[in-house]
This record gives sequence, structure tokens and C-alpha cells, in this order.
Amino acid sequence: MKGQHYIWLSCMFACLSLSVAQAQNCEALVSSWGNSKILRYDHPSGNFISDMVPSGGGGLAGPLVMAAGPDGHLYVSDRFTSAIRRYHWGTGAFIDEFVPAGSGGMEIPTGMTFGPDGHLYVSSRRASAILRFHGTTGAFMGEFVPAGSGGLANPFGLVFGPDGNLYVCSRASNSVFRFDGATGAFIDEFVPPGNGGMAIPYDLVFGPDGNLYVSTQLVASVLRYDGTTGAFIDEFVPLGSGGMGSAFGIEFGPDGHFYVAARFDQRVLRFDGVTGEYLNDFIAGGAELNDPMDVLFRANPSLPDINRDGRVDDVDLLLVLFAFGNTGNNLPEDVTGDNRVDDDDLLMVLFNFGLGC
Ligand SMILES: [Ca+2]
Ligand SMILES: [Ca+2]
Ligand SMILES: [Ca+2]
Repeated sequence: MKGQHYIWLSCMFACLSLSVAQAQNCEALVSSWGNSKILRYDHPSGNFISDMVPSGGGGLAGPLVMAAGPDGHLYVSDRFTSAIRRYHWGTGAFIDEFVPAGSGGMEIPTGMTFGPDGHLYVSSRRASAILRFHGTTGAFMGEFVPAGSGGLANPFGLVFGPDGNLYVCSRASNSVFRFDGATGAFIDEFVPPGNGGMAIPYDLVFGPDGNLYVSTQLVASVLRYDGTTGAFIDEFVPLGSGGMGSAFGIEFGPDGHFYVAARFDQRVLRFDGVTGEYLNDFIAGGAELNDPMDVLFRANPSLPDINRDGRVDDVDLLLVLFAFGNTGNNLPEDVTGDNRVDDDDLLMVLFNFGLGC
């Protein structure tokens, strides 16, 4: 019996090693606005893998922002239908309209993020409000930031900062607003209008250095501001660096480098994450790419990265242990898909430990 067990384990290990060797560990998703697709690319090579969501899949019409949800699936904000669509993380299959078109008065969802409370926060461009939706049901919970609060005008990218507050690009005022992360109350214009040459801010992200990076649509540059005071530091990526002529979605990659979705250049550019120096084109065109708007890095979906942070590690192991013995459909901890969290799932995490981005 013991020998049989050993043979079974060896076989399982060999099979798993084989599948891991064949699969790439890390990839990037790109929202492709012009053909309404979500595309998969290998990271760091930038090689195209496949369409995750085919053109118009699930009614997609103008994908803008992507996010991984608390349930482990992919959420996409949709420009032309003003809906938030949900897709299966592994297969890309359409699940549902998580937030139905126009719910809560949502009109043009130009920014989207899950908050520390697990709920979904959406910039509603035309309404100049930040709407909150329940993170599990998608139900409208109210205007977290009321229309025009503090002077907010055409909100775009939004992110919760290291201080727990909400930072929002305000397109029509050329500034970044800060709102209380718990109440939504207006705090200040963290970056005042036009500071550092800001003109039509699109997306923003806090970097590993704690500073705030903002892409600007009019100048096609990336500006850097002190993450605590909001003071202008420098033009992190100037217009024309690497031939860049447009700057939309921005993100720090798992390699610490800085990525810009350059919509009108039909490229995703890679810059040194510390110096801002141009390194190369992560994605250089291709027939499948049409107006890249946003980039989302993730572990290969075949890996048991249960919390979707891009890596299989002790957090994922703990999640399986805490859910051990649970049964049911679509449990995030049920890696093997047999509707049960048990030793098979634990082994999957152990065998893939350390893999990912
Ligand atoms: Ca971003
Ligand atoms: Ca993980
Ligand atoms: Ca299982």
C-alpha cells in the first residue's frame, strides 16, 4: 500500500512538473479598446498568447479598466454600455453583467478599483461622481463621492493610497482629488490644477517608492508627485521617450519596471521603474492589438494563485488550510475544481510554491 502511494505521488509530481514546465508563469492582460478584446501576453517576453475575451465577448464594447475581484474573477469596465462585466479568470468565459448598464446612474465608467472593504468603486465620468457597488452582489450602494464634490469634474483613474484615502484623476480640472477612504468626504486637491504641467490626467498609481505617478493624456507624459505632500517631483517619463506619443493606463510590473499603455502608438512601453529611462517595447503592435488602454499583470491562471496577487506563496497555502473541508461550486480555494477543498488542492499549492510573477 505504501509503495502504491509513493508511485502515485511520484506520478502526480511528474505530471505537475511537466505542466509547469510547459506553462509560462506570468502574464499580462491588455484591454484592447478598438476591437473590444482582452488579450493575454507572456511576461516578461511580451509574446502574444491568446484572446482571453474575444471581440465583443459577453457584449463587451470599448473595454477600459480591468481588475481582479474578491471572487478571483476578472472585472472589466465597459465604455459604450456603461456596465461592469465579469469574466472567468481561467477560461475568459463571460459570467455576467456584474453591474448592469447604467446602475446607480453610472455613465461612462472611466475608473474602477476594489476598495479595502471589498466593494467596487467606479468613476462615473459624465456624472462626475464616484459610485460604490457591493463587492459580492454588484448592488448599487450609493454615491460614495457625490457629484462634483469639492469640484470633481470628469473623474478618470482612481486608487486607494497607502494612507487609505481615495485618489482620483479629475480630467476637466487637471488635478488629483483626495477623498476620505472611509466616508468619501472631500479632503483636498492633492495635486492642484495644472501643477507640474498636468493636462488631462488619465490614470494614476502609487509606486514602490511611495510616490504618485500620473499619466496625462494631453501631454502624453507621466508625472511624479510626492506621495505624502503632493508636491511635484519630476516628469518621470517625458513626451517622446521611447517614441511615446500617448499615455493611458499605467502600472508597475512584477519586475519593478514601469509600463505604459500607449493607446495611439499601438504599443505597451517598458521603462526603468526607478529612473524612468526607456527600456523597450513590452508589446510592439500586432494585428490583435487595437488601442491598448489598460494592463493587468497576473500569474498564469493554471497556477493556484488563490488571492490573485501574482504569486503562489504561503498566503495561498493558508487560504487552502482555512477553507479545508469546505464543499461547493466555484470555491476559490478548490484548485482542482472537484467542488471540495482537500489535500489535492493543498498539494497543488505545494508543488507550485514560489511560481508566478
Ligand atoms: Ca493602472
Ligand atoms: Ca498568491
Ligand atoms: Ca479540490
